[in-house]
Amino acid sequence: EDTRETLLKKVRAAMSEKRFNHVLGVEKAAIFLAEKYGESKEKASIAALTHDYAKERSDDEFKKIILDYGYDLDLLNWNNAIWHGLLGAKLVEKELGITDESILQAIRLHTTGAAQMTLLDKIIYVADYIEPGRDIPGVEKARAIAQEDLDEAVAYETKHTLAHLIDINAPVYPKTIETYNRWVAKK
Ligand code: DGI
Ligand code: FE
Ligand code: FE
Ligand code: FE
Repeated sequence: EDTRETLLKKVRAAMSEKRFNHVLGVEKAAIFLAEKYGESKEKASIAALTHDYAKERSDDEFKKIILDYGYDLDLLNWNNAIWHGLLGAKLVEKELGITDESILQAIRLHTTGAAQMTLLDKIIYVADYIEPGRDIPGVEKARAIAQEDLDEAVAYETKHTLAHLIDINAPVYPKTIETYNRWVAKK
């Protein structure tokens, strides 16, 4: 396993300065949430630092990964928004040597969430949304909720992300709907 400094260098080399600053903000938020809710701060740090590692890869590289590793071919119908976490985890494993399955899963789920999420999954999902550099409408409210109840923060983020996707007529990935049904919808 890489030390934080080695990991930082590799992550910084993989992305723009702006995105690297986002990643550092996610790490800060994730460590705060780990401390608050009782997760390993080291795992939170590593997952946060690597969650967007693959975000600047080309569409062609992701398509090749889908074919080479035998992922569901339906993934070919999606785009970087869905690929960079789900398939990015594979690149984090291969290129950065991170093998901890709980960290890889948090990376995979960080964009869409899931019906079943571990504490670490929730921390990375929420930290990505509330990190100090984020300037989305409602982010202050999301930050306040995250201080009180992590599951409520997952619900708030999921609802607002889905509402935004619908507002711009974006296709909604099925897993995003599953997350909504589990964490937002009243049964
Ligand atoms: O990578 P980040 O910008 O830090 O954040 P992210 O990985 O949470 O989200 C990346 C993008 O994915 C963001 O523009 C929202 C979008 N997104 C989230 N869920 C879905 C989605 N896009 C589509 N098309 N469908 C989804 O279900
Ligand atoms: Fe992302
Ligand atoms: Fe996110
Ligand atoms: Fe991110």
